[in-house]
Order: sequence, then structure tokens, then C-alpha cells
Amino acid sequence: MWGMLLTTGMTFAQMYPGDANNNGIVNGVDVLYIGVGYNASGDSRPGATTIFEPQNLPDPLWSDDFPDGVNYAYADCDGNGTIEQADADVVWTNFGLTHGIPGSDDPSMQGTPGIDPELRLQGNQFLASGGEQVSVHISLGTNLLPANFYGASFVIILDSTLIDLGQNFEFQFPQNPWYDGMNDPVLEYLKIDEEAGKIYVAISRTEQEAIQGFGRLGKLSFVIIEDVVDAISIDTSFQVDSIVFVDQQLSTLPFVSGNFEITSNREVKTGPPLLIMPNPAEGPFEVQTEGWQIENITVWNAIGQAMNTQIDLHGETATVSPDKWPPGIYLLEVETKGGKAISRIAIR
Ligand SMILES: [Ca+2]
Ligand SMILES: [Ca+2]
Repeated sequence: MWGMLLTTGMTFAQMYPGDANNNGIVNGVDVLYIGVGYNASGDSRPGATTIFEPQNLPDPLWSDDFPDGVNYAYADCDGNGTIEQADADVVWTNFGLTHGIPGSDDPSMQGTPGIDPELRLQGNQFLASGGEQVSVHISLGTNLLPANFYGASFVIILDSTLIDLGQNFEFQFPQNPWYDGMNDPVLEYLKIDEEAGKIYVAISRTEQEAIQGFGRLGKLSFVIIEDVVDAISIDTSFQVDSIVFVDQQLSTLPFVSGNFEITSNREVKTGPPLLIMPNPAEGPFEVQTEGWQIENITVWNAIGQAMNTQIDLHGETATVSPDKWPPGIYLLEVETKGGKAISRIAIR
């Protein structure tokens, strides 16, 4: 670094508007830096624009540096001498642009179950069929394991073979978010790339103080492709990626990736394989396991209600007789000595 400065002689340090952490790429992590430096001020940038081209930083630089050594002046994206919301707007305008060789943003560490807060995905149903609109809540932490939260950046990637990208898909921030404490001002940014099926989300507090808490970060909604023959498991239709949670020092926070849950908070696990015949069924159907004694079967409808049914257990097989079930997709939860197995049955 010093060598470069010496060989190029007197030069102003330069910045690219939107790349608040000066790592070569503009993305949600830059909003986290703006949130941490929020309301700080220093010299304005001479001749400032928000165009993504190299611009001279003020000389001298601002008095504060972020914990990784990047000067606060980089986060003044519009160059007016104060870090505020307009600078986060520039991040969103120049989103995805790069300069030089982009560095990586350190993702949060994988945490330890039972110690670190969990990132949870909760739907009101586990299965969905073609044309159906699906909602999934994304939340962080619980009352027993809250998060020490200042900001978050993540990307939701929708599986275009299962989700109709031509239909509206969206993400909504919570209406009275837990992360604003007592109505502290927060930054909430959202960018939807319709063609790629990606949703970029950034949230940051602005008061230089983290909050101990837990709750929803937002709600994801999408529509399942019409010509998906069978119902799909909602948990396979999207993923949350590039997840960064930070505290007020921009230290990345460990978290645990939780399983997909339906609202009743029943965890869905996979167990021994099941054979169901016939499927679809119009009346009684048979459930077979591969070598495991069946101990109990519960049948759930798409919104997680247990169904009335008569079940006859015969060791490794069982006969299930639907009792006035409306046509549709149902979830079978089969308990065996080898663990719990989940499968689905279509009823005509
Ligand atoms: Ca950056
Ligand atoms: Ca500014």
C-alpha cells in the first residue's frame, strides 16, 4: 500500500459511490457500514456525484474509521459531508457494480445449536401445488436465544423450475419490526431481480447500539409454477444465501440455519422411505415401510390440521381409510421404530 503511494506520488484517495466499505462491490453489506456510521459527518467531497466512477475523497479524510480500517468518508456516498439515508439510496442505485478486483464479504459464521440464534423459515403449509401462492416468514432468534442485532444482509434465491418468476414474487418487511426497538429509525432496503429470481435484502439500525431481540425479518411470497405435476415441498423452492448478521461493531454474528417449519412449529424430518399405494388414491390406501414396524400414522392437510381417519396397522404396512377428506394433497407422518417418515398422498 505504502509502496503504491510512493511510486504514484501525491494523490487523493479515491472512492466509488455506493461501495461504502471499499471492497470493490456494491451490495447489501455496504448498507450495514452506512448504518454503523449513520449521522457521522466530515468534509464533503469536492465535485461529488453519485455516478459510479472514481472520485477524490476529501483531504484530510474523516476522523473516524470503521473497525476494519476503512475511513468513514467512503460511506458518504453522495459526498455531502454526512452519512445518512441518501447514501444508502446510492448503494441501491449502484447495486451490483464493481471496480478493481471485488473482495468477498465475510459471511457470518455457522453458529452452535443451543447457543447461537437460529435463522428460521416458517410457512403456513408444507406443500403447495401449481398456481398456488405461498408465504414464508423469515425470522431470527427466539426468546431463549435472542440475537445481538444491528444489521442484516442476505439474498433469497428462488428456484425457477418450481416458482413462477413471471408472477409477482415479493418480500415485505415486518410492519412493527422488533429490530427498531422503540421506533428507532432503521434502514430497510430491498432489490428484486425478476429475471434471476433473486431478492436482495438489507436491514440496519442507525443509532450505534445493537438490540437484543428476536422476531421476523420479513415475509416472502411467491407462486408455484402451474405445470408442476405434483405438489412441491416449499422448503426446496428457495434458499437464503450470503447471509451476514452484524453487531454495532460490524462483527459478523454466528447463527444456526434452522429447518423449514410450518406455523404449528412442528419440525419436518425425513426418516425411512415409504411406499404409498395407490397414490393418488380415491379411497383406502396402503402405506409400506422398508423393514420398519409402523407405530403410528398422523395425516395433516395443507394447512397443518390433523385429519380424521381410520388406520389399521399390520407391522410394516398399514391401511389408511380417508374419512370424507376433500380432494387435495395431504401429508403423512409415519412413526416407526426407525424414526419418523414424512410423505404425501394425493386424494381425488
Ligand atoms: Ca462494498
Ligand atoms: Ca451523505
